Amino acid sequence: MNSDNFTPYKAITFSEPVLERSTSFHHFMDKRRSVREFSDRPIAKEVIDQLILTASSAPSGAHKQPWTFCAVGSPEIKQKIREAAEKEEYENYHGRMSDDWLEDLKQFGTDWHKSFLTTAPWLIVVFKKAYDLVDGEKQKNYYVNESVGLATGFLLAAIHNAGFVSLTHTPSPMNFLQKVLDRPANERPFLLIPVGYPADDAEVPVLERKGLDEMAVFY
Ligand code: IYR
Repeated sequence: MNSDNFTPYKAITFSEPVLERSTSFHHFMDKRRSVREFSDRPIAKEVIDQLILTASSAPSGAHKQPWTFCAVGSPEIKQKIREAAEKEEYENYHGRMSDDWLEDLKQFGTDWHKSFLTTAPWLIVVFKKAYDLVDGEKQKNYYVNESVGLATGFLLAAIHNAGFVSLTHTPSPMNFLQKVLDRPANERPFLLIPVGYPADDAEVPVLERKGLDEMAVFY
């Protein structure tokens, strides 16, 4: 490339054989689980900063980074979020979700109670930005769902790497988050992620992950 905007890519090398490194990373990531029972043990804001910076290192359409991460540590705001989420979830579990859906969820033991929203020390609310506002002008973003999904994946990996647990929570509808957090019109809630240490007696459902032959095709 012959451009002032480009700089040489510094390749990363490891002394460990690539198969060993890839296998141990797989085993590490395979230990990540969605957890619904959190401890109230605090986590320093400086640590949350690093998790969010990792998330924001994800690739995005035209490098627009079309996301905002709202990290909520305030007990009052967490309480407001819990009340609004439980109100919606009560309706979901009492008529808005199909019988098939409720049946599919049985193995996870979920219901409309969302105590993790006040127990976890932090809630990270991920917002997607369909467009940016630059000097009052709308500037379109590209591949917004793909980009924000990737950043959220990076965030979950960073949370796991720190020894914390998280839950990808999707209260529905979630537009109340825009109001409670006073976000501008170009930001839409994408996911609500409680972050913390697991409760001492936390349990997770027994589940198996698909094997390679069920989800990969080689040509
Ligand atoms: N949002 C609801 C229901 C729910 C839906 C799916 I798909 C899940 O994987 C888990 C829960 C709730 O949070 O309880």
